[in-house]
Amino acid sequence: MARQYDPAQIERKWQQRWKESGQHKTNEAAGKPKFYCLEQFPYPSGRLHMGHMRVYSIGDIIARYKRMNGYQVLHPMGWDAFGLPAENAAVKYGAAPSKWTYENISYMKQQMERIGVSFDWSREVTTCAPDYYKWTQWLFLLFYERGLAYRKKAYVNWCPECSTVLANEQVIDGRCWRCDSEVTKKDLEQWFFRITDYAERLLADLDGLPRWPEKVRTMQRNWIGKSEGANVTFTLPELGDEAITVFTTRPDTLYGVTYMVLAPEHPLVRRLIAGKPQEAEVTRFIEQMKKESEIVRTSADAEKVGYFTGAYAKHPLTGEEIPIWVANYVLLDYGTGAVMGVPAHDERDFAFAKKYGLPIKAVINPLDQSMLVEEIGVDAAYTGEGTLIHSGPFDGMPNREAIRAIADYLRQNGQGGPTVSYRLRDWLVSRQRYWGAPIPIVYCDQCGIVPVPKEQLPVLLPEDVVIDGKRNPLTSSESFVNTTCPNCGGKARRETDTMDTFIDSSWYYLRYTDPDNEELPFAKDKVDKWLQVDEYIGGIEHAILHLLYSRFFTKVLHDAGMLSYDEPFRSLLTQGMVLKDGAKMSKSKGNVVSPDEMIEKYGADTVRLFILFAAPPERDLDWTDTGVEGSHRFLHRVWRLVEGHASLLAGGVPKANPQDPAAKDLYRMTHFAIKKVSEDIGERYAFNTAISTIMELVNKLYAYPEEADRGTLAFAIEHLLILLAPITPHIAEELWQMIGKQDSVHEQSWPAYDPQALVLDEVEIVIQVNGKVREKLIVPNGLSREELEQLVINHDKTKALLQDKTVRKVVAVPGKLVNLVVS
Ligand code: ANZ
Ligand code: ZN
Repeated sequence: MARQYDPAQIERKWQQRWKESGQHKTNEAAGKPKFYCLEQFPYPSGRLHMGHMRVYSIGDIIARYKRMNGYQVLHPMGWDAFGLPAENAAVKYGAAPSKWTYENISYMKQQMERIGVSFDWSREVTTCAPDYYKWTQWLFLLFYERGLAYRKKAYVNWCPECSTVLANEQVIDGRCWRCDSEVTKKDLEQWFFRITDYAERLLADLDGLPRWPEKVRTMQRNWIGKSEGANVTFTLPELGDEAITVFTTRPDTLYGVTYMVLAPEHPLVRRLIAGKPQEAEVTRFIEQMKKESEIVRTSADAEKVGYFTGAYAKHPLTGEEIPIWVANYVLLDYGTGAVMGVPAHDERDFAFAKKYGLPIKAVINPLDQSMLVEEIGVDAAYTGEGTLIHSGPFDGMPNREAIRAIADYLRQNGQGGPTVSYRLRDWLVSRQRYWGAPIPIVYCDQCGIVPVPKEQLPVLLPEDVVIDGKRNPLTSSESFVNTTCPNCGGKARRETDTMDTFIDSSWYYLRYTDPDNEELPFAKDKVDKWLQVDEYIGGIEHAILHLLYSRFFTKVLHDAGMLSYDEPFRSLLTQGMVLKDGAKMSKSKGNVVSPDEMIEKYGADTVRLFILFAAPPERDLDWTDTGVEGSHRFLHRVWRLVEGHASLLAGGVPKANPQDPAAKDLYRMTHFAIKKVSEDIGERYAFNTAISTIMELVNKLYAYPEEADRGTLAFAIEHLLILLAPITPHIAEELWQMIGKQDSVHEQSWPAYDPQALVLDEVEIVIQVNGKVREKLIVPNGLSREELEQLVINHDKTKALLQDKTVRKVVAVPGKLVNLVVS
C-alpha cells in the first residue's frame, strides 16, 4: 500500500538523526573554500514569529547550497539575550530576568529545531551568559585603553518610559527606538565610545561594499553626514582672550555676517550674560531649551526663537561689532555649537533677522539676474551662486572660489580655516538598567576612575537587587556597589550602569569563530579564517544601528591587531517583511500567523517552501492561506511521484539513455533545471524562480510515458531530490532514502549541468515568402546556412508553397528562419 506523506513524522525523525550524526557541525577540514553564512541572532522574546522563520529559511537555503557545493560552511546561531523586556517581565511577574530569558531561549531553540535549519549549535552564543559578557567587558576595557571609551557630562537623550538614556541612533524621529515614547534631555555624566574618530573611515569604506544594498549605504552616509566648510573665529573683547568659533559651509559669505548665534547650552553663554540686564530672561530660556528635544527645536516649521545676550564679538576680517544671540535652532552638538548669521544668503537666518529686526547685508551678486542685488533680503534670501561684493579684497571673485580663498586666508591669519564636520556623534553606551553587562569600572576617592583588571572579569551581575522599573536596580545592591579599589585597596564604588546591549551584538559574529576560547574573546587565526561574513541576512531596521556599530567594532579590533579585516560583512541581504492582507503582522491587528501552528498543520517543509516561493527575499511577502495550501499540495505531488516509482528506482536502474523523444525532452529539462536552480540560488538569490523551475520539472515527470527510458526517469528523480534538498530538507531526505540511497541527500555534491544536453536536437524554423510567414518546419539543429537553404528549397512543403514561381534570392538564418524572395 502507498505510504502517505506525513510531515510530522518524517521531520521529527530526520531532525533527530541529523543531530545525532552531527551533520550540521562546521567542517573545519582544510582544503575547502570557506563560507560564513549568518542570520542576525534574535532577542529571546518568547516565541519565534514569521519574520524569524523567513530569515532562517533564507539563510538555510544558502548554507545548505554552499555545503553541497563543496564549501565548509559556518552557520551558527545564538541569542541577543540582554535587554529591557526581561526586566519588564520581572517587574510584571516577579520572575528573575535570567530565568525568564533562559526559558525563552530553550523554547525558541526547540522552535528553530523544528524548522530544520542547519545551525551548528555547538557554537551557540548567549550574550547574557557570564562566559560571553566577560569578553564584552574585556572589549570595553580595550576601548578604554585605546582612548575610545570616555566619560563626560552631557545633555543626553532620556526615555522616560524605559528610564534610561539612549544613543542618538536609538532616537528615531524624536522617539525611543524600543518603546516609541518621546525622548527628552537630561544632563548626566555618562560613558561614550568615540565612534566619531572613525567617522571618515566608516564613510569612505562604504564604497568598498558593493554587495550591500545601496539604500543601506545611503542611510549610513546620511547618518554620518559629512559636511565640508570652515571654522571661523570671532574674538570676544569683553572676555579677554576668549573667542567663539563657528562652523560654516559658506565662508564666502563671511562679510555678510550681521549677528551670531550660540546654542543656549553653549558654555560661554552664562559668562556673556553675567551681570547684564538680559541675564534673567536668557537663563530662563536656557532652562527651557535643555528640556526640549532636538527634533522639536530644529524641525523646519518650528518657530525660530532667540534672545540677545547683550554681548558682542569682533568680526575677524572687518573688526565690526557683531551682536551675539542665543536661539533654539542652533544645536550644541553639531559643528561648534555656534553659527554666524548671514540673513542675505540663508533662508533660516533671513527669517530670524526679519523677526528680530537684525540688519541684512548682501555680499553675493547673482550674475544670472535671478535676483537684483537690491532685492536680496527684501522678501527672501539669495542662496545661489554669484560673485562677491562688499567683501573687501575678495570683491569680484566667484563665490565657489571664495569658499576656498577665504578659508585659506583665515588659516594663514590664525582665525580658523578649512574643516570638516560630521553629524555623527559619539556613541552613548551607559544604561541605567539591570539586564546588561556591567561596565567594568570602579570609582576610588584616591585614584579616580579605575578599570577592573582583566583577570578579575567578569564583573558579575548581582542577584540581590530590587527591580521595580523605577531606578537602576544595580544601585540597590550594597554588595555590588561597595568594593575595593584594584589600585590602592581603599574603599571604592562600582559603576552601576550597564552597557548598551548593542555592544553585545557588535561582536557576536566574531565569537562564533572561536566560541570556547577562555583566554581571549577570539583567536586571531580563527577569526581570520572565517571572516568576513560572506552573507549576512537580517532586517532593514538595523541599517544604521547594529550595522554601523558592528563596522565600528570591527575597525577598532582591526586597529588593535586582533583581526585582519576592517569590514565585517562582505555581503548584506535585507529581507522584506511578512505581511498578512497587506499589513504588517501584529498582535494588535490580530493578524498574526504563528510558525508553530503552521508547522503543526503542514510541516516545516511546506512553510519553508511557501516562504521562499511567495516572494524574492528583499521584497515584502504576503502570507496567504491559499499559497500555503498550494505549497503543501506540491509536496504531496512530489511525494506521490517518487513513491510511485520508488520500488523501480530502489531496484537499481540502468544509466540514463535518452534516445526516445520523451526521454530526450526530460533529460534536457533536468539539465536545464540544474542550471537554472544553481544560478537562482547561487548567484541571484531568486529562490522563487528556482522553485518554479523545479515545479516544471515535476510536471514533466508526471507526463513522462510508461514506455520511455527508465534510466532517464531515475536520473530526473534523483536530481529533483537533490535540487529540493536545500529548500525542503526533510522530504528530500526521506524520499532519497525511499529510492534506495544509503547516504544523505545533503551530502551529495551539487550537480553540474551538461551544456551539451541543453542543446535541442531539432528546432522549429519559419519559412517566409517575400517577408511573410507561410510555413513552419522542424529541422535538425546545428545546420549551417547553406545546409539549411538546401533543405528548405528541396522540401515538399516549400515546393507546394512556390508552385511555379521563381526564387530570386534566399536568406537563411540558422535556427530561426528562411526567407524566399520570389516573383
Ligand atoms: C553661515 C551660512 C551662510 C551658513 C549661508 C549656511 C548658508 P550642514 O550642511 O548641515 O553642515 N550650522 C552650523 N552649526 C550649526 C549648529 N550647531 N546648529 C544649527 N546650525 C548650524 O550645515 C552647516 C550650516 O549650518 C553652517 O553654515 C551654519 O550656517 C549652520 F549662506 O554658516 B552656515
Ligand atoms: Zn523607551
